[in-house]
Formats: sequence, C-alpha cells, structure tokens
Amino acid sequence: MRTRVAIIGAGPAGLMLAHLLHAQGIDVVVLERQTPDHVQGRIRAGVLERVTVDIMTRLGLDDRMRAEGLVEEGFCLADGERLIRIDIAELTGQTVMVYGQTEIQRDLVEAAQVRGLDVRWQIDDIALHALDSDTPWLTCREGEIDWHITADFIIGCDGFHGVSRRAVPASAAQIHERVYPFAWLGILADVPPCHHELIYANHSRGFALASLRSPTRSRYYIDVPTDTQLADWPEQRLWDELAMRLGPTVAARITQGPALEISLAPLRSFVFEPMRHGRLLLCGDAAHIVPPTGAKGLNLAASDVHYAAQALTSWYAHNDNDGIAHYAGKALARVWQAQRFSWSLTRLVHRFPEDGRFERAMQLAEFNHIAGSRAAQMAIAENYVGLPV
Ligand code: RFL
Ligand code: PHB
Repeated sequence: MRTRVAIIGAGPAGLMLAHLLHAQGIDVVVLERQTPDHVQGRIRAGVLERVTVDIMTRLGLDDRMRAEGLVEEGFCLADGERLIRIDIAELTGQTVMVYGQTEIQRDLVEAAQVRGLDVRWQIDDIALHALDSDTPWLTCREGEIDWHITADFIIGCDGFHGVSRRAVPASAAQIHERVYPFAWLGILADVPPCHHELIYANHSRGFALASLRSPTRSRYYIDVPTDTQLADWPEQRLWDELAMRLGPTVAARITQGPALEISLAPLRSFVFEPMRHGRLLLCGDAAHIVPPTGAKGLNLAASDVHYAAQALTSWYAHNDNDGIAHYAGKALARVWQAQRFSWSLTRLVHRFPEDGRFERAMQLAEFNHIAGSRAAQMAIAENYVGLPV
C-alpha cells in the first residue's frame, strides 16, 4: 500500500490531523490498535482551549460542541476555606470550553466515516522503518493481512505507550521526566455539579478538583498515593473525602450519585526531544505528558497537530520544507510553556509528601500573592486559556 501520510493512533491527535490533511486533499491512512468503542470510552480531558475549539471549528465539527459545551469565564483556586476566583474572561478577554474528550472523539470518528477517511481499527504489530529516507515505510497486521505501507511521512500520534517514539534511535533522543508521588482518583457521575466553575483545592488532607461535563454531569478528583488500588476506595469513601477536602461551604452543594466511572491516573511530566526524526513527526502524548492540573494535555496535542498540518500542507502545496524543518522547534516551545504552567500549578495545589513547614509556608505566600495581585492572576489566566499558537 502507498499513502502520502501514515498516521499511527486514532485518538484526538491522530484524527484531528487526519481531518485537517484530508480537507486539503492530502491522502492519509490512520492505523489504530484498539476498537472505536475502546478509544471512545476513555474518560479524560474536559477543558478545551481556543486552539482545540478552533480546529473543530475549521473542520466544521463544532455544532454539537457549541450547542452542548459550557463556556467558562473563570475558575477557582481554594486554599482551605478561602476561594480565589480567577476571572479569565475579564483578565484575558478569552474563555475556555467544557466539552469532554469523549465527545470530541465521537465527533471526529463519526465525521471520519461520513467524509470517507481511511481509518483502520484493531491494527497490530506496527513497526517503523527507514525514517531517515524520503520513503519511510511501516509494517503492520490487520486481522490475517500483513501490510507494508510506504509513505512520504509517518506521524506518531500513538500516545505515551505507543511505538513511534521508540523508533527514534536513543543516540538521537533526550528525555526529560518527573514522576510525581501521587495519582488522581477520578469519579464521573450524573449529578448536578456543586459549582458552575472548576475548583482546584489545596487542603491539609490533600488535593481535590471539582469539575463538570454538563449541568447534569459532574467530574471530581482527589490525589492519592501512587500505590493506591481502586478497591481501596468504595464510592462512599470517595464522596466523603471529597466533601472534607473541598470544605463545608462547597460540600453543602455536592450532590452524590452512582459512579459512571472511577479511575486512577498517575501524574507525570515528560518531554521527548526531538519531536521530529527524519520523516517521522511526533504529536501529542506520544511526545509529551503533563500532569492534568493545568488541563493542557489534549490542548497541546491540538497545537502540535496545528503546526504539523501547517507544515505538511505547505510541503505538498508549495514544495516548501521550512515548516517540516521547524516543526519540532515550534511545537516544543509551546510544550515547555505548558510544562512550566502545569508543574507550577501542581506544586501549588498538591501537598507533596516530602514537604515540610517551609514548603507549606511558600504555598500560603503564593496563595496570598495571587489573592492580592491582578498581575499574578493575569499570569495564571493567560496560561490557563492557552498561549497563542
Ligand atoms: P491518546 O489519546 O493517548 O491517543 C493515542 C492513540 O494511539 C493508540 N495507540 C496505537 N495505535 C496503533 N499502534 C500502536 N502501537 C498504538 N499504541 C497506542 C491508542 O490506542 C490511542 O487511541 O493520545 P493523543 O491523541 O495525543 O491525545 C492526548 C490526550 O488524550 C491527553 O493529553 C489528555 O487526555 C490529557 N488530559 C487532559 N488534557 C486536557 O487538555 N485537558 C484536561 O482537562 C485533561 N484532563 C487528561 C485529563 C488525562 C487524564 N488521564 C487519564 C491521563 C484528565 C485525566 C485524568
Ligand atoms: C476534567 O474535568 O477531567 C479536568 C478538568 C480540569 C483539569 C483536569 C481534568 O485540570
């Protein structure tokens, strides 16, 4: 088989890129290991920056997002009983959109069928070859069929556990990594949210986040040690812990209900450099992971895809190699800014096991600074809505 662009992974990065290229008449094949239902079922991101909203709009896939998504004009930081509201709309003139990754995924998959994109599911044993040549190729298995696919470019959108990053020789790569001493335990339930805006809380018992998906669906998280098992947390224990960490005023507005999903996600900061090796470009979680505190993971995948689509479009339209040559530099500059923000917000709202009185005093001083300084609020707000692409 021959294609122009072979994309590995049909998560949000792979499908957004496939749609953007298809819209420019560039033929693509998307190869995904899982079934559509499996990818669709993963409860992940909830907060979209403008870059993600803009891509869905450019693709003409924004109808449901505009109808069902919630436009958020602010969010709260809580330190014990004190709530500090960051008015992102007033500070930056921008908003963020609450619209679940499951909904984005559904919109992208349904449109791929309607628009005739070549997306293949349940593809096994992908291996990448000749990335340094002008005709990279890959091998894989679709049921009983062994494929040999030659392409102009291979794009690794296969997430943190994918194969494409591993095809870059170790001698050409650098890894920057920090693993945090906790995981987020999340619960999704069909109950009205306790607040119309997100609340990130630092409590002496640990971190809590009150988030939402719609006026009738809530998403809450607490942090737990990394060796925690789901069995340690029956639903009622989680609801009780949330109430304690969010404090009595917020807790009084929490509606409890049966869990649609409960899951654990370990926290990690990770950057793989470079994001291009020859004719392989990496996008999204395949190249970087941020702790979820800043709500940046999906949005970084979207900005990578934006740069990659620009680069590939100008390569095919004008035979221009500049975009490809500068892809990694452009994408990484934005990745490092998001890493910095996600790391600093994680530091502010979590109690690290190694922290002593001094570190706690620094957190308090930081909350006091944010509460009293428009400049400090502005710095948080401009990062939360997303830096320009
Ligand atoms: P994905 O979504 O992991 O998709 C990768 C796809 O590649 C497939 N794959 C393979 N296919 C073929 N062959 C192989 N060998 C393959 N190996 C893997 C996988 O099956 C999968 O379908 O990566 P992508 O597209 O880069 O998207 C990244 C986002 O999913 C991720 O960054 C966000 O979910 C992170 N995230 C959040 N991001 C935000 O922007 N805002 C948020 O509010 C937010 N909250 C979160 C989050 C992630 C969380 N977890 C569970 C990690 C909250 C949580 C709890
Ligand atoms: C979510 O609703 O899942 C969510 C919201 C904000 C975050 C992380 C996750 O920072």
